[in-house]
Amino acid sequence: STSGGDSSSVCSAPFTMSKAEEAKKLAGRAAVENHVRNNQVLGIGSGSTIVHAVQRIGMFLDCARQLILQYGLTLSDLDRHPEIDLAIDGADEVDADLNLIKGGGGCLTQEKIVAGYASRFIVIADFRKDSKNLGDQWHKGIPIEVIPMAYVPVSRAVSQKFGGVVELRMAVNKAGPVVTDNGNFILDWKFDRVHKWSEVNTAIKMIPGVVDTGLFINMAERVYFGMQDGSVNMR
Ligand code: ABF
Repeated sequence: STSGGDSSSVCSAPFTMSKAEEAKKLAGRAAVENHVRNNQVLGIGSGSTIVHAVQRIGMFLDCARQLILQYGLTLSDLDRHPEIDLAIDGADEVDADLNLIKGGGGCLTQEKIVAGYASRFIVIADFRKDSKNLGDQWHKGIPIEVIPMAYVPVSRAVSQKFGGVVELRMAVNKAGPVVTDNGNFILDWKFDRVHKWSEVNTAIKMIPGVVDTGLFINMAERVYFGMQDGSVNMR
């Protein structure tokens, strides 16, 4: 364990960080420095960008070096802390209106629950996620978590109503579908045009069998983008 100070030297890997990785770090650190205070209940998402935020939180608390528990943070749940002061998470894409696509890693429903019960929701991302319109940068579609028995009719309903192509997300080894932490499947909807995302999100959520979508509309208060030149852009 470390006695505090800059633990990045303890944790840093013996190779030069890529521009994207540097940018993730810049964004994560800026968000923590600007928003995290003592005695807050924090919601922490998933992905590779959030790792940098958690590392910065650990340094901020001056305590340790690995994620959450090892950093001296107390791991809790919504039963004990149904109100979250601040949620920080990454994203797959952010548009000009702060609409997000999330769920490339498959955790969209739990991430939306955490963000939804947080008083403030801050997003951190590298420059590659910055987009004018959803779909400009992220080409893997909008994830939709579905109850497994309904994945075929949900797929048909989404493509019939909104066009595009819907694919069942398969495990990397193709042995079967990806199963989420909630025991569900994920559909990736590859849309073919820009939509009114708020309306589409509501409509998809009304389709029987849909648990939630990776569209996060009117949820993010602020986004920090780490840039290639070492700066941080806020939106
Ligand atoms: C989570 O992690 C997901 O919602 C999103 O799909 C992904 C972003 O990962 P990374 O930070 O590695 O780009 O935020």
